[in-house]
Amino acid sequence: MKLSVKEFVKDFKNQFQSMYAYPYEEGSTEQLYNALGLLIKNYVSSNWKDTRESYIKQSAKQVYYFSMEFLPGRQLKSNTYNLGLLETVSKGLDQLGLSLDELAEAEADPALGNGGLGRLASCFMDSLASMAIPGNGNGIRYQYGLFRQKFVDGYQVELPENWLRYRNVWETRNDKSTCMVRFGGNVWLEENEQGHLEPKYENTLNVLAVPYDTPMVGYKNERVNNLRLWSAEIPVEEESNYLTIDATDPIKEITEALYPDDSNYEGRLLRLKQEYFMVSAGVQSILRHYRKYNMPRKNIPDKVAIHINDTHPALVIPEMMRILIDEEHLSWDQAWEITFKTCSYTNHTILREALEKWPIDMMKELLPRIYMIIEEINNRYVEHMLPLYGERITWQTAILQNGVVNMAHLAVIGSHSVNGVAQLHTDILMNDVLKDFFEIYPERFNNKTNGITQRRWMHLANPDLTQLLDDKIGKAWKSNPAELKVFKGYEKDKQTIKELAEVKLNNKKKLAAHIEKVKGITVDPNAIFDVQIKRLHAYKRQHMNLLHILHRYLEIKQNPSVDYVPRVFIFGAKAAPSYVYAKQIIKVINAVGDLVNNDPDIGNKLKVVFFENYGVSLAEKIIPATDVSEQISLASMEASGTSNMKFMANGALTLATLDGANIEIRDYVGEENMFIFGLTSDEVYEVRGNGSYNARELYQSNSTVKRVLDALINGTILNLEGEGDALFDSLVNYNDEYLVLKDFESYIQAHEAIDALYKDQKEWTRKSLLNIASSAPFSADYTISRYAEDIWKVKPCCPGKLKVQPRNEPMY
Ligand code: 26V
Repeated sequence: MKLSVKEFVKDFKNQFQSMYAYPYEEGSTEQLYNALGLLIKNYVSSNWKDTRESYIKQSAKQVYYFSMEFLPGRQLKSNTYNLGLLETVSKGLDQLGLSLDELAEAEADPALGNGGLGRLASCFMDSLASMAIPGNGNGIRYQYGLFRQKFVDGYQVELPENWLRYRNVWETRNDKSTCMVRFGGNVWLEENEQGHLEPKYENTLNVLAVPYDTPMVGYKNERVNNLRLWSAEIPVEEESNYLTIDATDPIKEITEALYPDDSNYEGRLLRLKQEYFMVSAGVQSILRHYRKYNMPRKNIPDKVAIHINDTHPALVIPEMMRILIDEEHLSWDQAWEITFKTCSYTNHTILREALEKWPIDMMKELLPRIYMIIEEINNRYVEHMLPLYGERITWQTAILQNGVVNMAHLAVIGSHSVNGVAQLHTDILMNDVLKDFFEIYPERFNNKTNGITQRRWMHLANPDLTQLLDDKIGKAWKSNPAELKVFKGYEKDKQTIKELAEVKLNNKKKLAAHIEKVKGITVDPNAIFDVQIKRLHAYKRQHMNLLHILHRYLEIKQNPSVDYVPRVFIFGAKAAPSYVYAKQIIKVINAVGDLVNNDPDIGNKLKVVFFENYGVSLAEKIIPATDVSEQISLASMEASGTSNMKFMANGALTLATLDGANIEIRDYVGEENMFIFGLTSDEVYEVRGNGSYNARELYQSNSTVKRVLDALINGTILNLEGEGDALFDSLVNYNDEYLVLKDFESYIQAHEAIDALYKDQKEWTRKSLLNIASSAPFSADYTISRYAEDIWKVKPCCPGKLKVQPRNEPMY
């Protein structure tokens, strides 16, 4: 968009005055932010309208990405940047004595997701718009985001996250597009005059779904897509039935809060309500929009692609069947053909305890008509498969099993495409988790390795690196990430290496200042910044990181002259409130932090910083300042990981097991430019399969392991209330489910290799450069191109030339 600094300044002053009726000089930071945000949204609005209209005019096929979670991060700078106005706005605010960065910090960071799954959805939204692909997000407008985490005495405490308290400038409430969603009651089928069986309902709970739309701004391409988040309200015509405030609770609670558990499936009624609420409103709104195309129903799959992000929105399948059969009067076979051609599904976890299975009784009571349809899908599936595949495979893949509805099975049976999120993960789906389905439907399975948007994670989060890249290789990489590989040519250029080292040091100084400010811990920017930021889960093995810190601590205590490079271990992690073991790990990390940070014998050699309330905004500060990226899950457990890609793009060296996308990182950057340790996925399967692993034996026979584990229980760590014993028990007495002890020695060795390399700063920085230069394949733009071509069959719809270049072939 074209706009002069002068015009912007004028617009901004007017905007502020029209909102607050006094001059901007008297405004608070929040008010100034609100005015700026609304002004930027005004600038976006004509493109938003034009994009929508042009999709309809061209009858473009559209994607609808259904996700219970989105983690967009703050939007002021990214929207301004994608509009091409960052410099103009920044200069204009300077003239007014204001700072864009300061105003940007006033924005609430919407925590409408747990972790990787939600952040991926938002990276995809950014890429869809930037690739000019007609794409929409569909989710829930939770009134409370993921809990705000605080530490009290080293323990995690959860506080409510009221992100909507001071308005959300990006959203538009769209009362014209509300839908009605029905729950419970009785339902039966009656023949109507035309001879159709029609469902009749009584005593249902009717909930009004109100959409709030947020613009998803494409990168300098005048395209603006839509993220639609639904909020539950009482239908106006039924208001008089709700005589007391309490009576409205069953409705209001539906979109009140995000479930904070990303590790354990719990069959909670309210969660099922949320899922159906989002799905039903979303599908109704899509089919309503489709009518604008004036085409027969059988063409729906030519114009609509619905993506099911993990099983959480899998009820799309029976909901679409319901509407097509009950409301549009199609036959079962016609409806099924349309539904299954329209839907596609991504699996994001192999953790069995996270796979959704709803009790049949619950589903029947809450969603009687939907349950009837699921039962029919299941019956037809079983009838069809029995003669072809026999009893075992048929019953093991059925949707209804032992009193539950298996949502992964529903998703696979009702979708034309099933994908994993990294090659290893897809292989595991095909060979293990969904093996029987792979036998039945091999053509449905495909891999789509995750990606990240470089716009947020490089251009905006790391302006100094971006400037360096612009200076060295030109600006083409910004719209064509493949160009990053040109940077490889600079690996031997001393000047570039020096400048790259300065960029990193500068970022580390900024992070050090932030650490001082929020944690009161002084860290040396010349130390190695070693970072593990992700949800806390035993399989991600934050406790292995902890054991290594303890190991170093004990080494230094025993031998003060031991040659360790000073290290700052940085953590950020929320634990699910009900996940006791994860919370115990947090407590022990904090206690070990207190121990090492305050021990004069340790000095700068070791510091531990555990940030509170880890989220997108904090990640943007930490990642550009990281030297070592810890990706240490037990091989086979982490579906992909995406922070691993962000770290790499920002020049961190990866310390990793061969898990998830770490394997592909290795393939692109080369094993010699990262630190790999631990069992491979095949070895993990073998060790677990043959039952040979004996953690107690390892503890007793390995003196390094023994010393560290004993420190958990012998009083070395102060202020514990049994948390050290809990860790010890799980590792020794319960045979160490995630093979921490088995990988521990090779983990320590990898850390020693890190020290050795870091002493050679030039060599370290050369490897860092190669990581940046090899990170392009993890652009979400490429990932989205592959989804668009292989799964959704959608094409860019752009007025001019595409700014961002699609790339589909493997690179390098
Ligand atoms: C799971 C559950 C289970 C029960 C109900 C609530 C709930 C909410 C969220 C989840 C998400 C688990 C799946 C997930 O986040 N997977 C992560 O997806 C990333 C993006 O593909 C991937 O990079 C991570 O490796 C994977 O753990």
